[in-house]
Amino acid sequence: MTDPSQERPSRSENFWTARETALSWFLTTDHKRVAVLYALTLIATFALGSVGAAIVRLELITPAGDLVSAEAYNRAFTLHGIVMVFFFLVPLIPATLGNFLLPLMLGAKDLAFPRLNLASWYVFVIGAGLAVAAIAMGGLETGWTFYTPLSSVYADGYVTLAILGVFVSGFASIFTGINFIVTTHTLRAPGMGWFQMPLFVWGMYATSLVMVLATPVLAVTLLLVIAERAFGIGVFDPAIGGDPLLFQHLFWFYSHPAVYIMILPALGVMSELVTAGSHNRIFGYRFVAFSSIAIAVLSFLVWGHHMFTSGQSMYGGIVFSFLSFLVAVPSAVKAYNWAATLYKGRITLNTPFLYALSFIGLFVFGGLTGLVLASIAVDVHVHDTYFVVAHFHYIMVGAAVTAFMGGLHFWWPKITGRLFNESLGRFSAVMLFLGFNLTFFPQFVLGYLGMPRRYHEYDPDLQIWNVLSSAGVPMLAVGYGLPLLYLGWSLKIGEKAGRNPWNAAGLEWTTTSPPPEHNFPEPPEWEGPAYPYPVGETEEPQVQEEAQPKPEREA
Ligand code: HEM
Ligand SMILES: [Cu+2]
Repeated sequence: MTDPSQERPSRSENFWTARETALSWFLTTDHKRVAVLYALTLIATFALGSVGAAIVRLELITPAGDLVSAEAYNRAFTLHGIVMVFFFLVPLIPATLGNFLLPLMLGAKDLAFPRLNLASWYVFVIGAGLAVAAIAMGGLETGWTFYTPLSSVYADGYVTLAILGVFVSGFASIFTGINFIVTTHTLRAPGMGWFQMPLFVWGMYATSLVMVLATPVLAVTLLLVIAERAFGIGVFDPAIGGDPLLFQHLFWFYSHPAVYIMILPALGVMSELVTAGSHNRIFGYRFVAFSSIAIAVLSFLVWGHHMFTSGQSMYGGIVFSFLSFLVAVPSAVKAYNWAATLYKGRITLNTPFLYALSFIGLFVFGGLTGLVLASIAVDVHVHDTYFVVAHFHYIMVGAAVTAFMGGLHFWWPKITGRLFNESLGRFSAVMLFLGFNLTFFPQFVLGYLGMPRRYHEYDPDLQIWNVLSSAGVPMLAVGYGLPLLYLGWSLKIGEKAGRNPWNAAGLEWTTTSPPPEHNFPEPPEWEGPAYPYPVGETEEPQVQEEAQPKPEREA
């Protein structure tokens, strides 16, 4: 508790200490606390998903199916896929960094609908709980894609329950999307026009559009599967008049855009890391901002590239192939603009920046292999092989999770008011990069040599590549696990962070670290362009006694 004799308690209290009871957390409407609740939940789901991955990689060390049965193997990769995609990666950046930062970056007291924000967390937990229950009761074997007729007719696991979990958690996505869109429209600080907003906000905005527009399609699709399983209504099962390909169309009409729910936020984080890490204004602000919107729009037009081998018409395939190539344009616009920002920047190779660099490498490589897959003739060869597994892990894990790690380190002093150990930070970032490549690069080779995905036995000739891939896993574990430790320690032993330890631009750096309950002592205003670098280079930024608000904008 704070000293009751203090005159202005709201100023020295931060959002962590403002209220102390457990109930105050479970009933909080503070976006920063909701972000923390989400973060703790996602650590748990990541751990669960990793168990599935570990079983898969252990099994694949030897060519024989000797660790688990084929059935158990199917359940392990299904567990892994469902948990990682729907209950980890989709909410990862929006629900944690997005929730925490959006109001701070816009100069607002909170999100537009604080209670809806809390509700989204509860809905998410309920959805995840249903899916975990399905897994605990024995799991399911459909893969995370729930393809029919396997999921609707043949599967005998807890498909309905798992689908219900995914269905329910979709509402969390929709709530978050609505909240972010309305907040961006209505709660910007005076002086902050659309083109003064940080690019992370643009990324969140584009993501929210996809969340609101695509998620209902998945929800309806999943309801139809349940309807077929439970009531025998013929939607997808040909025996009762359905069409199994209809499922694939509907599923990918959501799930391709959903890939951008996973990567657009990461691209937004990157723009912040690149500008702050090079102390430079972003090159081509408007191009970077609009490219997020362009990616969001295009993401709806390419779902057919998942169905090149499903018998869709050749002309359909050509159109989907062309449109998929088109997505490379706005993505490359971003990469080039980051490169131009780094050029002539004053670069500090700190932890967030190392993550940013490894992101750029992994994202570009993942993207280029995506173009390989978008070429119909090659896709026919590597469809449903480890080439695909490698490609999407480069984007989803290599790029998206790395960007999250970079963002987490970058905003950690703001969130907690503490600095972390830089050497351990750099070490972990490098380990993650090396471990990642060791795990997933061999899978490109495996796929190219013809190893199909979702198989638990394989040709002994392929063992060496599988062993290499599995050898990367302990390194990955260090890369993900070590930050948990030193970030955790920093809460107790870390130096106190000033309000702006990186000399970064943006409203979130003008308030105390950690921010008070309603973010700013006085409602802030914004003047001038976005990213007014350089910022406060002259003052001694690192340690500050007690986080006391100073006059706005000292630069
Ligand atoms: C955010 C993190 C991750 C996401 C979103 C993710 C997503 C996925 C998805 C969607 C699948 C396809 C499952 C299926 O075919 O039904 C998959 C498969 C796989 N994942 Fe991950 N994954 C993540 C992290 C990891 C990690 C860290 C590893 C390394 C240990 C890993 C190893 C694998 C392997 C080996 C497969 C292939 C399973 C098979 O085809 O038999 N994943 N992942
Ligand atoms: Cu796709």
